[in-house]
Amino acid sequence: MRKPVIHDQDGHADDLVATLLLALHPAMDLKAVVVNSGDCIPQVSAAVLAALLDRLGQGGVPVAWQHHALPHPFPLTWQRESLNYLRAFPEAERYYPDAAGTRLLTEAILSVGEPVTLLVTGPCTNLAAALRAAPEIARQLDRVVLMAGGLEVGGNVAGEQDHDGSAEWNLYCDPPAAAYCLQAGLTLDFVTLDVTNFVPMTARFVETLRSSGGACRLAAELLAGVEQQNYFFWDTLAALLTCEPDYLPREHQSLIVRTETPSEGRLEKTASGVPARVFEPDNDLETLGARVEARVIEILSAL
Ligand SMILES: [Ca+2]
Repeated sequence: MRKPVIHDQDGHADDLVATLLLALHPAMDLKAVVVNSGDCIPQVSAAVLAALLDRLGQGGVPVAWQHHALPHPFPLTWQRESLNYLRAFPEAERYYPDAAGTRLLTEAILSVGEPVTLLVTGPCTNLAAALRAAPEIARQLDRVVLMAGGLEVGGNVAGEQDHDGSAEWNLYCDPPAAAYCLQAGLTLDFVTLDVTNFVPMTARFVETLRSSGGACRLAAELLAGVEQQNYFFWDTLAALLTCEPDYLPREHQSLIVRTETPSEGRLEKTASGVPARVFEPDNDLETLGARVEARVIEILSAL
């Protein structure tokens, strides 16, 4: 029996590869994907994603996009990298999805008829909007996996005005939405920078993808050039841990998201926080990156 899963994401290369992984994992049944404002131009990334799903034979999976005004938008140059994916997959112009991402998220959760797993690999804004519009969705979500935050290792926001750098981008871009989702009574699994920092996206990995079968070549096209950036398996690792929660150990923590200057969006352990589980690196740190690479290639090859 495959597990129903929905992906709420923000359209960067890593988000799109994460969706490919959810679509191809043998244990999962992908029900819907929403592409939101964040690290992309949502309508462009959503069109690319719809075209990719069609290539996988999963053109029936509904895709929608949603624009949200974010308190701290991602840099425009990062958002515009969506246009690179459109150049790699020009047929995507024909797959323009609806601007109805919040509605798709709520309708998809409620229509499955059994508890659903949700993976969020962008800002929490769309999930917060869906929870406000239809609070009953919380009861239908058996597990929400968030790629968000950094605890011991700190954040990855740098050079932003009035900010101390302690936040991770997905939480920094909309701290109130993240804080709202934390208080919504969900079963939360965090994939933080504390674990993703051990899994860099290397040029060697992208080359291996390019020469591998199935959907690996599609992933290589999406990831072309990221090895020149400081890029990691953020969303792709979160997708793997959504499908295979025992792949890495989890610790129970009590967490809050800070919403005040200069630490807006910082994820923090505190006794008065919300119970959540946080993935941890395992004991074999030296090989973690290589093992994740091999497992991702194995899943993407199974087309
Ligand atoms: Ca993302």
